[in-house]
Amino acid sequence: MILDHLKKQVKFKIVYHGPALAGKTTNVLKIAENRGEELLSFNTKTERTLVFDMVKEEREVKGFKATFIIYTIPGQDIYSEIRKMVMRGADGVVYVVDSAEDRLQDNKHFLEVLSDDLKLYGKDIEEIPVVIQYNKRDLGNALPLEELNKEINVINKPFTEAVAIENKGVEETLDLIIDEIIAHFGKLLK
Ligand SMILES: Nc1nc2c(ncn2[C@@H]2O[C@H](COP(=O)(O)OP(=O)(O)O)[C@@H](O)[C@H]2O)c(=O)[nH]1
Ligand SMILES: [Mg+2]
Repeated sequence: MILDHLKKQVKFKIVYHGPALAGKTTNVLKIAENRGEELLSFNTKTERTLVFDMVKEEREVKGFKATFIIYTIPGQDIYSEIRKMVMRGADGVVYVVDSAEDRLQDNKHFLEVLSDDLKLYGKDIEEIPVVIQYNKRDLGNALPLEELNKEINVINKPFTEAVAIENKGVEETLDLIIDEIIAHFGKLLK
């Protein structure tokens, strides 16, 4: 977070985290499209996220101009150093889950990766704003929401459902993480 009391501006960083192919880029792409903006991406030849994807959102919060810079991480293990770099200074995290049954173990494992990434920067997953998004609800082999949440959301964070590819649940998820961040930093913004 960067707070400028004189200019009444505050900047936050939101990172979309989660295992490879869960739909992080799709979420941020929809956020960009919904605002008529371009997604800033650095991709591999196969169009997988190499470094990060990025878009900006601006809102008025308690008299401040709040800017949220939204990043995705590359989910593939070979890019773990880049992932850690992108996580620096994260104020809030959307953890994107692929609802498919065969992805459950990856989804559970990667939450530990997120926890470790946060620890690197002295942050506790229990304390920092995190929203879990159960994406790909359209899949035939999607696990029931209740079961997924019981298996994955051991940290009891707020959660949303999405079909990011159809732009469903994308804005709701963003609104929720922004609410969580604002609540978390509310005292500083007084
Ligand atoms: N069926 C389905 N596919 C999705 C959904 N969201 C993303 N995808 C697809 O999943 C693949 C990986 O998405 P991407 O956003 O690149 O994942 P990332 O690796 O987490 O950034 C792509 O082929 C997307 O089109 C969804 O809600 N439902
Ligand atoms: Mg990606």
